[in-house]
Amino acid sequence: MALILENRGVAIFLCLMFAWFKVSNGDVYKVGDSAGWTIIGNVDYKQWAVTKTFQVGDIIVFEYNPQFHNVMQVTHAEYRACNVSSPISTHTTGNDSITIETYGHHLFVCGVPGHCQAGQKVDINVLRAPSLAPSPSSEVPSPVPTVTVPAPSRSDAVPLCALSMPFGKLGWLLLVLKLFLF
Ligand SMILES: *[C@@H]1O[C@H](CO)[C@@H](O)[C@H](O)[C@H]1NC(C)=O
Ligand SMILES: *[C@@H]1O[C@H](CO)[C@@H](O)[C@H](O)[C@H]1NC(C)=O
Ligand SMILES: [Cu+2]
Repeated sequence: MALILENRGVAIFLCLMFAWFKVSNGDVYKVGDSAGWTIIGNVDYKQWAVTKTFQVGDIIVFEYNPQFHNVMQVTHAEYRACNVSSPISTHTTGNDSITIETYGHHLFVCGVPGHCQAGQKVDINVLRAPSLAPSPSSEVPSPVPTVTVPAPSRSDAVPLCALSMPFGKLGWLLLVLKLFLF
């Protein structure tokens, strides 16, 4: 009994370490890459965004001269209309790091008059991890063919970790696999 409790404690600890590692390991994306957040050079932020696979936990960095620009998160309708009369949030440091915490569209525009209309707007769309199609991170072939549970992608790592806990040896096997594969 004591051994089981101790094992469970270790499992919880490892799961927490694993979750912490995954959460703290979000990718950092600088909007516009070297151009940054600007209206100079007609940066195509739509094209910039569609070539990325954003995930929950990723960090979006807006780098710009705060004398000339800012960052406002807006709704869909406001994004389409470049309406900045009631933004969800406003950032003005010139080096704003925004952590993406939810799935779906995160819409940002520059609130300086004319800039959004000139194309200074970006749609950070975080797709829900597909349940059947393998995610890029799960393409490592499993060394144990009898384990049918798919390898966790970054976003579902924590629930799977919790799920594996009551399953004794299988749970441990999954935990060890996870720790070695990722
Ligand atoms: C801008 O958005 C606000 C709030 O979302 C709305 O009340 C207002 O009518 C909008 N203005 C325009 C010009 O669409
Ligand atoms: C923005 O902040 C990051 C760290 O938060 C730093 O590495 C980077 O140099 C900063 N960029 C500018 C232009 O200050
Ligand atoms: Cu601007």
